[in-house]
Amino acid sequence: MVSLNKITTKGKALYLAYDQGLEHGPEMEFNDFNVDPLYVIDIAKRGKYNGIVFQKGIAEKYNKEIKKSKIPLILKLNGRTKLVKGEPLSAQLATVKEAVSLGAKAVGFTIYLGSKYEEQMFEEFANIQREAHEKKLPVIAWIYPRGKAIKNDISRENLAYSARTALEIGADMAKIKYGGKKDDLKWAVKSGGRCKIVIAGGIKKSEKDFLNDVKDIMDSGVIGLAIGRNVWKSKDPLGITKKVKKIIWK
Ligand code: FBP
Repeated sequence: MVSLNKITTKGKALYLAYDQGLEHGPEMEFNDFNVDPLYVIDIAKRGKYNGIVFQKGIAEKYNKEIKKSKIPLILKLNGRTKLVKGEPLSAQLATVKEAVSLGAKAVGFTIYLGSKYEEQMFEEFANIQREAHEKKLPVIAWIYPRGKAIKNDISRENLAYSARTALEIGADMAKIKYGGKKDDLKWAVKSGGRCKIVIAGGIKKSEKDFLNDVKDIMDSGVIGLAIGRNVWKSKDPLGITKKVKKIIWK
């Protein structure tokens, strides 16, 4: 089994995700501050995150600052924009080799479970997983059920199916969504077996609502969260980081 030591603390984790510029677009997500990758690198550094998630371009152009921050780089190897309609496909944009040369400590890959293009994403994932494990690099699968065939992406069945799929295809960690029901998440964690589960943050909520979710999420047996918008869209990113960490490492 590939070690998760470089991207966890006492078996738990908090990652800062920042690939929403590609996934959702600057107009929807950014302001004058968080549009700048340096602003987010600084949050990761001062908040002592277990990893920061970037696409290749940011990882290359801000590599000096990322390395200086000492925060482990998690390189996202595929992505898409929100502009394309129809069945979702996340295209491979970077390789494991590039991740290694950028100093990444783990790689991330999205699979839209149930999409017409599931097979393509599975094939690409299989190659990436093989190569990453040869290089002792952990693989995090963002597993989001999505597409015409999916009626409810956060149903009990689909969350457990996501976690189980991640285990069976060889992911070391699965990033899934939280459907708001603790019991469903517990079942998903159980279904994931030895594949560790982290939860995505989702759209920006009030701090109170978000922290309540984090409590329920952590009660369900996941190892942590990989969040973006609820941190770097916050008026007090380091304050909320501190509160989330207190719940994770209580
Ligand atoms: P957030 O905490 O901001 O939701 O980020 C988590 C994440 O998985 C990002 O890595 C990714 O860009 C985004 O959510 C994808 O969201 P979706 O595809 O559901 O719009």
